[in-house]
This record gives sequence, C-alpha cells and structure tokens, in this order.
Amino acid sequence: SEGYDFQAIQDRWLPVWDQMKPFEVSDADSAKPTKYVLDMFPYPSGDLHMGHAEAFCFGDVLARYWRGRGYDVLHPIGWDSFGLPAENAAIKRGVDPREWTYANIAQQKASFRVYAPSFDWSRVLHTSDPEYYKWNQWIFLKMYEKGLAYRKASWVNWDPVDQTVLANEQVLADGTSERSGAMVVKKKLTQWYFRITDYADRLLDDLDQLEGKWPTKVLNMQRNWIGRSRGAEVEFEIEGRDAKVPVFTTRPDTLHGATFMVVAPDSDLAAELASGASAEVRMQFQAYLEQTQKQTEIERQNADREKTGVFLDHFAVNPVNGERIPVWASDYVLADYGHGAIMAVPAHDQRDLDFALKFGLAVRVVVDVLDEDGVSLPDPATSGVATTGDGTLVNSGELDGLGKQAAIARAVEVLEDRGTGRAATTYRLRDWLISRQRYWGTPIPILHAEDGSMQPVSEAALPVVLPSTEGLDLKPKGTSPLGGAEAWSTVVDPETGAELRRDPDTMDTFVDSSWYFFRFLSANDDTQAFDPAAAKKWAPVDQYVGGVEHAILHLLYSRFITKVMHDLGYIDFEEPFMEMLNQGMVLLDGAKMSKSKGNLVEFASELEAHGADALRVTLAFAGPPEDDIDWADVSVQGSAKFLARAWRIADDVEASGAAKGASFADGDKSLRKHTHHLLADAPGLIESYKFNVVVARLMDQVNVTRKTIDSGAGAADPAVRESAEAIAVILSLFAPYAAEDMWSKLGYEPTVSLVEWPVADPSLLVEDEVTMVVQVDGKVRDRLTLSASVTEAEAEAAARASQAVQRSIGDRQVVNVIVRLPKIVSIATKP
Ligand code: ANZ
Repeated sequence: SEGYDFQAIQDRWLPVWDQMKPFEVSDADSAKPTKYVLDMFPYPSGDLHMGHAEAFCFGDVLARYWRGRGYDVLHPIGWDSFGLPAENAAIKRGVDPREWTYANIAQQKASFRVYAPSFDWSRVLHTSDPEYYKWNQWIFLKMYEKGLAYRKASWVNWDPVDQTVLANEQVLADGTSERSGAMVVKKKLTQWYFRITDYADRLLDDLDQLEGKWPTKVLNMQRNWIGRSRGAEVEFEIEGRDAKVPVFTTRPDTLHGATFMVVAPDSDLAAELASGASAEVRMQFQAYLEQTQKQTEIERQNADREKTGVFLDHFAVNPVNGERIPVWASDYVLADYGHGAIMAVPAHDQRDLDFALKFGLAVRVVVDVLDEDGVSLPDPATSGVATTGDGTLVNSGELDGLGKQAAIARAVEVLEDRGTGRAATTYRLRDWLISRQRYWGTPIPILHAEDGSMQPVSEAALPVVLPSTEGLDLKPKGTSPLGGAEAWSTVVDPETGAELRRDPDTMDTFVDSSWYFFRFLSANDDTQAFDPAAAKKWAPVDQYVGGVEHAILHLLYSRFITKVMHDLGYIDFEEPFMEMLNQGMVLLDGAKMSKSKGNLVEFASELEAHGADALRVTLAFAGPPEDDIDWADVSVQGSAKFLARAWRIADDVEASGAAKGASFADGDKSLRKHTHHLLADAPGLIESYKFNVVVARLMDQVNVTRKTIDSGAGAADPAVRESAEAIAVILSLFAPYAAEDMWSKLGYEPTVSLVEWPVADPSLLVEDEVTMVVQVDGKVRDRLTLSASVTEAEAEAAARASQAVQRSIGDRQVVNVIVRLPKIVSIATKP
C-alpha cells in the first residue's frame, strides 16, 4: 500500500460525501430520538480563522457523536451577514457591501467544505438575504402589535466613529464601543426599542433551569446584567410642586436618616426644578449638566470619585418625619436607574456620606452597627466611613429596636398604610435599543405620516427590501443613509392616497441572530418564519457551542425572543439553548492572534499544509475545550503521525486478507479488553466535553493494537479488526477523512459517520487482575500483580512474602498492616 496521504484521502472522500449528503435531515417522523447541535454562526469578515476551526471542531465532535449514538441530528450552518464591518469595508473600497459580504461567504463555504463539519447544507441561510430578513420584519411587526416594539426619545449611547447608536450591551466596561473602540458619548435621540424589561423576571428566574448546563460564569454575567434589586419606592413631596417624586431605595429602614435628596442632572425632574430656580442656580445647573454629559455611565458609577453637584434651590419633605430636606443634583445618580432620584442617607451609604461631608449636609445615624467586639462603630460624620451593615434601628420612631431586615419589612408596611410608598423591584436591565443609523441591515417596517403618526407595513408587503446602494452616501454622518433613497423612502398610502415615508433606520444585527436557530428549522419555507411542527421535532437547541464574548448580548436577546415566540404560541418551551460549551481562545505565544499584531496563524494555510483531520485532532487534543490553546505549544505534525499510525492498522488488516464478520470472540483477549474499555468510557468522556482525553485514549488504543500485531498475533487476529473498527468509528468524530478511509479498508461502504457505535461487552470490562502497591513506612517498596478477587488476608500474605518488602523491613518489627483492597498494603515498623 501507498502509506497515509491526507491529500489523497481528502480528494477521495470529498466528492463521495458531496454526492451522499449524509447529514441532511428531514422533518418527517422518525423512530429515532433527536438532537439539535449548533455552533454560533460565523460573521463573514474574511476567510475562516483558527477560532472558527476550533469552535466548529468541537460542535462537530458532538454532532457526530450523537449520530453515532443513534440520534437524528440537526447540525445546520448559516451566516450572520449584515453589519458594520461589511459596510465599513464597502465604504473604504467604494463597493456595495453585498459584494464584500457574499464573496467572503463563498470563501468560508469553500473552506468549510474541506474542513468538513457534518453540516446539513440544505438549510443554509444568510441573514442579509431578503428571504431571511423578511422574518426579522415579521417579528418586529408582531412585537409592535404586542406593544413590545416602541419608539421613545432618550439619552442614548452614541458611537462618534461609526456615527450610530449602540445598545447598552455594546458599550464595554471601559466606556468604549465594542465595535469601533471609540469612547461612547450620550445623545438625546428618538429611537426604536424592544421591551426586554417586561421579561426581566423570567429572564432571571429561568437561568436556574440552566444551572449545571451552561457555564457558571455565563449564568452569573446574565444575572448581574439583569441586576434585580428589591426594595421600596418612597414618594417625596417637593415644596411648590403638585406631583410627588418617587425614589427607589433598597433601605427603606433608613428613611429617618434621609437628610437630603439627590436627582440625576440629566433627568427631566432636574431640568424642571432648575428652571424654577434663580438665574444664578439655572446657570450653575446648565454648566453642571454639560459637564455631566461628557462623563460615561461607567465613570459616573465609580464610587471613589470626588463628589460634585448643584443645589437646586428646592426642598423635599421626608414622608416619615415631615422634615424639610434640600434637593441637589449630582452625577452619581443615574437618570435611567430606579426613578432617577434618591433619598440620601449619608450615615449608611458611602456615596451619600462623601457628598454630605463635601457640601456640609446633615448626617444622622439611624442604625447602630456594632464591631466584632460588640462596640458601636464610630459616627460616620467624624470617621468618614458609612456604616452599611446590620444593626439596631435608632432615632427612627416606630422602627426603633428592630434589626435591619425586620425594619425594612416594617417600613414598607408603614409606607403602604400611609399610601406614601410600596415594595418595589428595580432592574439594571434597560430596554433593547434596536434602531441603527446605518445601511447594511434590516429596514424597519414602519411608515411615517406627515402628522407624525406611524403605521406598520402590512405583513403581505414584506419584505421591505433594502434599496441598492447606487446614489446613496453610506458614509457615517449621524443620519440613516436610507433616508437619502428618495424613491424607496416615499410610499403612497393605497387607502388615503397620502404620502408616507419609510422609517430610515435599520435593525441592530443582534435582532438577526436572536432567532436564527428557529429559521434553520424551515430555512427554505417562504410562508412562515419557521414551522411549529418542525420546532416540536427539533427545538430547542440541545447543544450550543460558541465564544464567551456572547455571554450577555446574543444569549440574552435569544432568550428574550424565544420567550416572546413562546408567548405568541409558536413554541412550547421557553429557553433556546439547553446545554452550552464555551470554547477557549486560540493564542500564539500567549497573545491573542490578530492581523494588526501580525501573529496570525492562517486557517487556510494550516488546512493546506496539514489537512482537515490533523488540524481537528490538534485542536481537540490540545486540552479541555474550555481552555485557551496556545498554537506555539501544539504539534500538528504529531497529530498527523498519530493519524498515519491509526490508518496503518486498517491498512494492515486489509493486507492480511482477514474477512469481516469473523467472530471477535476468538481474538486476543487482552486487546479485546482494551477495545471494550475504550468503547465503555468514550461516551461519558465526550458528553462531559473531555475530547482531549478521548483522543489520548485513541492514541493508546492504536499503540496497544500495534503491539498486539507485532507480538505475534498478526493483523489477521479478529481482535485487531475489532479494535480497528472501534478506532475508525470513534476517530470519525475528530478525523472524518482518515476514519472513512479506514472504514473502507475494513471492507465497509461509506459513511462511517452514520455507523452506530458498538456497545461494550460487560464481561470484557471485568478487571481480573489488579496491581497492588506495597508501602513500608510510607515508601513504595513493591508492586504486585494479584487477582482482582484477592482477600485481605491473601493480600497481606503476598505483601509479606515479597523479597523487596522483606529487604526493606530488615530486622525491624512490624507494628501495623493496613490493607486497602484492591490497591494498597501499608506496613508500619519500629526498631
Ligand atoms: C437609600 C439608601 C440607604 C440606599 C442606604 C442605600 C443604602 P442597587 O443595589 O444598585 O439597586 N439609587 C437608587 N436609584 C439610583 C440611581 N438612579 N442612581 C444612583 N443610585 C441610585 O442600589 C440601590 C440603591 O442605590 C438605592 O438605595 C439608592 O440608595 C441608590 F443606607 O436608598 B439607597
């Protein structure tokens, strides 16, 4: 035979698989159980990169595994093909974003074909196809109908480089845009929102169902992002103002200690109060507001900053004791959290204390907090440290003597009785801002009349297709390029004849990806977004694979839209992704690979040089899939060598002329046991994502099989064939080409990828010999091979009979022998 040649093997099997389309699945009823295995779909920003190679390798291992376990597996692929990189590249090159996008998709498809994940290619989708985004518009209309899509004017995140708004989720912790890297600023604009806050409780509570199935880190990031906070809403009268002002507090127990009120400078209330103040205060406020607007939300939330603020020349009345308290504006209070105003309790909140000490405001202790020795902590007014812990209420009327929790409960009762407050819950989560002032996205299906009224495009008129870029200025300028498409923008109302204008904004591309896993169910259906019957068969996604960078954005939005689909009656489940694997990153010399750093390991050249199998085995073998892989530490050549050794076993079986169908029972017992242990252990290892361990076990199996052949049994031994078949079947998860070639050499038709795994024979799993370690005074002195059914007495006798043990005991006296079957005998001595 010719020896292992990955190129020849790829060339042999690719056309066969192209013809067979082995991974296309139908919605027809089948006796088999189903699994839906999905990788986060790629963005077509060029060719595939090593990150894709890794994630799609892992997803494919799992998809192929479940097929081998007798499941019908849906494993689709598509492209997340709208978005800014395409638009920016198009502007730079002066071409249509379509050209750049679809050329990249074609390249990625070609690379995938060779890399050979087991996709169902009949369900391909691209979110930038009108056939896809029509259904984004349909979802928008459904949400609009339900009051879940709405427009409002508010302070929004503005990316000054990309000249578009951003969702909160797209602003990084350092205040920069996740896309352009620019410092995000605030701008007051009228924008479209999805009312995700209506779902805050469900989005939070349902995370409990995913415990142990999603990475804990992701669950916690989602919990923090939603940020549910329980407390009370307290209404304060403001002198000279009719309507009372509500504040949100987590500490209604401290109400007697509220000595001033603070409102967010950028809130409507602050503007209103300032406008009723003296000219001097108005000017001070205006200057302060401008200063505030230059700050990011992150800066404003930094508790260590020097406090700043302006007295608004108004007084509020504390509802529990009737006290007049001054009203200030300060940037540490955020306009869009709670009610944008707080009751300040300086003795028990550090930010309030810093503010009070800076501006000379009263500090009143209402909770007596003790230190470890039972001594009251010093007065915050003099120590400068607020006492935030549990303690006994003082100076608080009917609350005096109660502990913190009891006082909170009692305070809420009192407020409710008097009608000046009530229990309340606040969330960090904001509604999802979904409109964008860019071209390459889904047009929002809304028409605007001259009088400012809006009407949805009728479902029958969908899709609203993006106009061509001809004559359009795509350059970021703060307004939507679509507004410049005159003919496209103008629509005549068929009923009234009135002239309407299309909404010029496009949707956030996270809308596209928030439901694509449903579209895969019916990717070619132009009558509905997806078929509920197909959803019944396949959905939800059983196994999702993707990067942890999507821990909040994409996963939160997908969970939200899934719940909306549930409420609309299209599906009967409420969580889209049952299990999730977050793969680590592929690094080089400890650094993230990037074009700008010039340390890119190109997927295409690796694929060309080593072939798909060696690349995939390398990625799977590098370590636990959740860990980062440093490309400098792995050996693709090593993987190729292993594949050659594995392949040669099947080659030897073929050359030996041993027919298939021979009874394995006649084969070498020791090799058979090894094979069956592999068969028994591999499923559990794959299901717990220990792919690297399975590859290591395959390497071991190949070595043991080779030894058996060389030690005289020869390749014609039935146990060698049995081992070679098991290797081919399990190896097909990692190296589908080599496995297919082995399978063919073993005399079978393609494809090994649809073969059900052989079941381990329990009688071959019984350990009939064990290795027992003998220790003398804690040091290992001998290893004995004994029957697995050895008794304690026999084990001790065997240990004492060992020459090595006797030598090390010498003339010392044995004082104690402990036997731990079946592994250890421990002997203690004294002189
Ligand atoms: C009085 C008080 C007394 C408070 C005390 C705390 C301790 P979380 O847990 O984040 O929900 N707060 C309310 N709205 C705010 C806003 N828009 N901007 C900044 N701060 C705001 O925090 C809730 C607490 O943060 C609330 O409880 C309020 O201060 C403040 F000893 O009210 B507290």
